[in-house]
Amino acid sequence: MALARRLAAVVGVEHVLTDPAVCAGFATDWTGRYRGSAALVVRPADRDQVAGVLSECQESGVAVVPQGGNTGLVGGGVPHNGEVLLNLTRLDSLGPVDRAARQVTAGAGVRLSALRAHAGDAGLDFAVDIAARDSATVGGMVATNAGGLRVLRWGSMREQVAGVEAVLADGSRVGSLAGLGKDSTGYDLAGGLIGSEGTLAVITAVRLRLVPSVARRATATLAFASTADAVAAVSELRAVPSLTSAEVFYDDGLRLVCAHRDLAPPFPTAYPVYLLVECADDADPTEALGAAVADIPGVLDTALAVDEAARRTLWTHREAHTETVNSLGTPLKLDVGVPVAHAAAFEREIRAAVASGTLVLFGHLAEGNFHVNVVGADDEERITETILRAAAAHGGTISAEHGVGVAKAAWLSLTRSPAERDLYAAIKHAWDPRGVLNPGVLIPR
Ligand code: 2HG
Ligand code: ZN
Repeated sequence: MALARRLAAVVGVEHVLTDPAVCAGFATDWTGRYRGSAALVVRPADRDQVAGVLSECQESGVAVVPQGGNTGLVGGGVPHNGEVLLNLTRLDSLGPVDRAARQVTAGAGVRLSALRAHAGDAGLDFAVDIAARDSATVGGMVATNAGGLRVLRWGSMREQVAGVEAVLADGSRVGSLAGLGKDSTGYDLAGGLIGSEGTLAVITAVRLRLVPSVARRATATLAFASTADAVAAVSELRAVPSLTSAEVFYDDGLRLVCAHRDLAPPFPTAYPVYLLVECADDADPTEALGAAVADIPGVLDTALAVDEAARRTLWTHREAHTETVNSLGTPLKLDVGVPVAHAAAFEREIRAAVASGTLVLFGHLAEGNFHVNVVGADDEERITETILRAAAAHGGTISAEHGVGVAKAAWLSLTRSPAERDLYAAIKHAWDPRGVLNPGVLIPR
């Protein structure tokens, strides 16, 4: 293949993979729902090589799908129609921690866990944490505006980005990693790439803000009779300044997780709703959390982690939901969000919408963000439409933190007006006039 030879001249022949069996691994997403095909996989080592790859592809008229750790859940990082798969995991350099600015520069392919360990060596931390931390890369996390487990305290990826460096489809370089604390010179080009899902440019490095590392944690799972009671508890708990996480899950999901992971549940008795809460501070926050919990009327039971092993178990009850669901079959996944005051009503509507299959529901309650997982449904289209329409009717979102990908592209009109969708198309055309970057993602073909 002529393109393979030209790309080999850019990245080295060993970093152009053409074996169909090898390519198939890169062309399948983590859930197994999206199984596409790649013309080839190319693995550049740096920004110049990314630029060389992109200009060769644009010249050949071949579309390119950028990919990080391949942990995406909306089919936005796998090729669907024989595109070139641009794998960015070799761009994994981490700069020194800039203590004065409290920032660090990371290549797009740096894994979240490596970033957090690097920041930790300097007594700092990276604010965003997600269950896929050992595989997810920072480039993909910026490209999808990932959220995760600590948004209520520090915000999503958008709040952490101080600069982005990227390459356009024609190979031109844009962006800055200076990490300026102030810069009011017009359009925020870097900001435009956050959440752009590889459709505008290929992110090659990011400048990220860091937060102080907080050594002491208090973690507890609280039991409730209803989602409404758990929401009321979140609003009380927000008064505790060290509150970092408030994660919701339900008894049917917990039973499946405990069976899958061979774990004991947090309580000898089953309760309908669980809220995993964590506070983190320099001084032990256990007393502050305990005092707040004691004042919340809806709490039916409390399991407080007494040591790190117990804390890990409480977190596994929540974090192992995704792998447990996958062990049951290929799930339908919806990542929906509503204003938190609507969360209890929305939860009822979600349950009513799922008439077939096994529903496993969990999420980030402080943001009204539910992960709807359904395995074995015979009416996935109807479930999708009903739940996404319900989210929109509550003034919510059809994608809270996973992105739009190909999975939700057809539903964009539920939460973006015709004028907004025209702007999306115009922005796409301005950045990528020949439409070679991630076709079909975010903006329907
Ligand atoms: C989580 O919060 C992730 O654990 C994955 O966003 C959600 O598997 C899912 O649906
Ligand atoms: Zn999540």
